[in-house]
Amino acid sequence: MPQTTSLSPLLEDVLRRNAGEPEFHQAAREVFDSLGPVIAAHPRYAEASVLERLSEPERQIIFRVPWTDDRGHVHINRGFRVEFNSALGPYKGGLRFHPTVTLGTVKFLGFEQIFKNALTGLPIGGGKGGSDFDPKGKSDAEVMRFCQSFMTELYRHIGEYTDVPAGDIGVGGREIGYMFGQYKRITNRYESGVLTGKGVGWGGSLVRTEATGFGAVVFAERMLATRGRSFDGARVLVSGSGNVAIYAIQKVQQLGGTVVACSDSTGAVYDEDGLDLDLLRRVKEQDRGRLSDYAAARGTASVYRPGGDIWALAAETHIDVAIPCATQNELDGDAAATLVNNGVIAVVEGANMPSTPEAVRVFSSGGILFAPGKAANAGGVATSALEMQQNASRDAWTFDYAEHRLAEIMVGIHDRCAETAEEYGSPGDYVLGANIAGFVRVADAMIALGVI
Ligand code: NDP
Ligand code: 2IT
Repeated sequence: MPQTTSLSPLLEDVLRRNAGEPEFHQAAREVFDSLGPVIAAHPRYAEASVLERLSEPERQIIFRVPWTDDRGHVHINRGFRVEFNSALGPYKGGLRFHPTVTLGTVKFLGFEQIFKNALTGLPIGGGKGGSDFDPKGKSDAEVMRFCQSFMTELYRHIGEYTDVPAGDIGVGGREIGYMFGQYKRITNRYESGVLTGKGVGWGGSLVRTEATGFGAVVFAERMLATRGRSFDGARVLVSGSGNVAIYAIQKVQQLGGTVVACSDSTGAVYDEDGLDLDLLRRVKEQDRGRLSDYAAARGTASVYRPGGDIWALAAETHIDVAIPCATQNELDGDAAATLVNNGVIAVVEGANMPSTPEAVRVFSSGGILFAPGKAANAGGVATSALEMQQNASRDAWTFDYAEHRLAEIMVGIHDRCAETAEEYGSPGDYVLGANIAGFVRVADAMIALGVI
């Protein structure tokens, strides 16, 4: 059994220095809880104070974002960019526009991003940003003015060799377009590699839109195979109905599974015989509608549950795999118990930290397969790095080639996590495997670069 080192005093210090940021605390605690064996085995990490340095962002930027609505009223939002770690490459990570966004949210996401990006094996550091702006119910013109104002400050902090933002909740192709346009106008440079998730007609990569959802399902498939299972014939729950959820649903369907439910922040739909993906995409992507609109259009094939708890469905109908793709802490201990007690074999996080710590404990003691977001949803950022590669070489790959690269990367991440868990005495523990494998790559680079 490998030795371990208690990291409690270090963690206590991180919690004290970042008071009032519970999501960052949660993310840090989970990583620290995994690292005892690797710190014990390799004294160089403690000697170089790598963990202390890793948990302090290299730079945190907070700024005012004023914008004018269609009626001429001025609004003020807060913008953030946390440049967490650049040992492996330019800071890389998405922007989230959601009314709940705080500095603590961005720090939790940026911290996770360091390890996730390291796991991809690609040359990208970790960062995250966003705003408490709520795009819901805003006109295109309002969203454009907000994005332009946001970029009017952000542009001075980013660049293809410095920091490369992308999308996250509330930020998709439309927002990236407005922000890229403003960056180009201010700098007078067509610097494609400064943002990823661009439209495929102007520097975007094929498969980036699909990448997070597709990648999570490829990871899940590899994980299921370790127990002789597959998606063929499986019944699946996917929470959320945004970018990650939609393409997770598509890939499960391609692999022969049936996704019977998905959700948004106001309700869930349950389609006993499987979701109608074409209709879902039309309602969500084209019309920017709600799941209630989907259910209304689908008629008797769909049951809409206002405010519904999607995980409770596992007690009512047989479910094999759950893929949370909405937001942090959406799946709690009770929901986890419902899944485990009703025979779910795997939970795969498409979202960032959707399972509470209690839920993760329930999965672990229940002996089911559990893939943490920083491993399973890394396909999005990995394909962003492939987009940067295409931009740098002024090339555009085919869909098939980009998807092949994505699948290769996801299988590699799966296997690295599984092998690392085994090496450190916890076979099957993908949380420990992901945290240690990601940590080792970034920590070794930090040591090589000296105390900076
Ligand atoms: P979208 O904005 O496209 O969709 C988000 C979905 O989650 C919507 O259905 C939304 O419902 C729901 N949701 C958001 N916040 C809440 C909340 N507080 N409570 C309940 N439901 C909520 O975002 P993405 O699909 O891009 O992101 C989903 C998750 O995946 C996030 O955790 C994100 O960090 C993560 N992720 C995204 C990647 C990407 O490439 N986009 C890459 C890796 C991870 P509603 O419309 O009602 O708000
Ligand atoms: O959480 C994430 O990995 C993302 N939102 C994607 C980041 C990126 O740079 O593509």
